Amino acid sequence: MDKEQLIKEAAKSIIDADKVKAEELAKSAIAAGMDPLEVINEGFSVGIAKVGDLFGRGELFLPELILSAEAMKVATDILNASLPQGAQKRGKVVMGTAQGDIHDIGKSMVVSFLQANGFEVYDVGRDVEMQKFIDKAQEVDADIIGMSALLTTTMSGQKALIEELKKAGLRDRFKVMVGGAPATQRWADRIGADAYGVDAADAAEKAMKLLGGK
Ligand code: B1M
Repeated sequence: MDKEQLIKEAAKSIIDADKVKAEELAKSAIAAGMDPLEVINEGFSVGIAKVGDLFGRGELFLPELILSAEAMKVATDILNASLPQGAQKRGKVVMGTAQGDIHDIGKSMVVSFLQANGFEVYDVGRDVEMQKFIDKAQEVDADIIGMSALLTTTMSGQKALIEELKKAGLRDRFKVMVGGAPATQRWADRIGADAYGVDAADAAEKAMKLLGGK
């Protein structure tokens, strides 16, 4: 199968909620030496975005969304794991998904990209209470706290994190990065975040810039 065909099939496997096919395609992409980010962005993510659209329009229901999400998770976990671990030690990042939010596919991609770029990442998971981000950051002496949010209702957790850091006199100690589908640069500016990442590669680039690197 050529690259173009594989990318098309990757999107289709998610729309069809075909976990076995998605796994097979992710493995084939690695074996063929394809760029994992390209396969995710142009293939699997296109599929999940389509599924999300259909769900949003009421043309697909939660059980189907869950099956597609499972296929997406299997494929992205395989591709994420194929990323090399960066040898350089650039800094420490505490990363998780906002409280009330169980979406973690994108967050896990960001974690993998940060690791591939030499960051030491402490992944606190999904649906995480804001205080846990702060406690972990203090415990490991992190440089950056990253919070992902996929729901318009959980984005407020990103704002609350910054407010809590200010209240606790810790705002200058940690840089804060935000991201996730409903977040934008405008939102990041409004809540006073130090950086916004549009996708995993951008998040890694912004994290490097935050710490003065390139
Ligand atoms: Co849900 N969901 N979901 N969902 N889901 C959305 C987000 C939604 C837009 C779908 C829709 O209606 N069209 C909608 C939100 C609407 C809104 O808030 N306005 C929605 C809803 C409503 C829900 C439920 C409420 C449904 C229900 O129960 N009735 C429920 C919520 C549960 C909860 O969280 N409390 C729910 C549940 C689920 C599943 C469990 C089935 C599953 C998640 C599985 C999992 O993550 N383990 C799921 C999925 C898969 C989606 C969609 C279809 C896809 C999300 C995804 O994985 N994208 C999504 C629709 C969509 O986004 N188009 C949808 C692929 C991923 C690679 O991209 O996560 O955007 P993304 O991450 C990117 C960037 O955003 C960025 O980098 C990543 C990689 O490039 N990024 C960062 C992410 N975090 C970052 C952090 C950074 C920087 C960059 O710095 C810190």
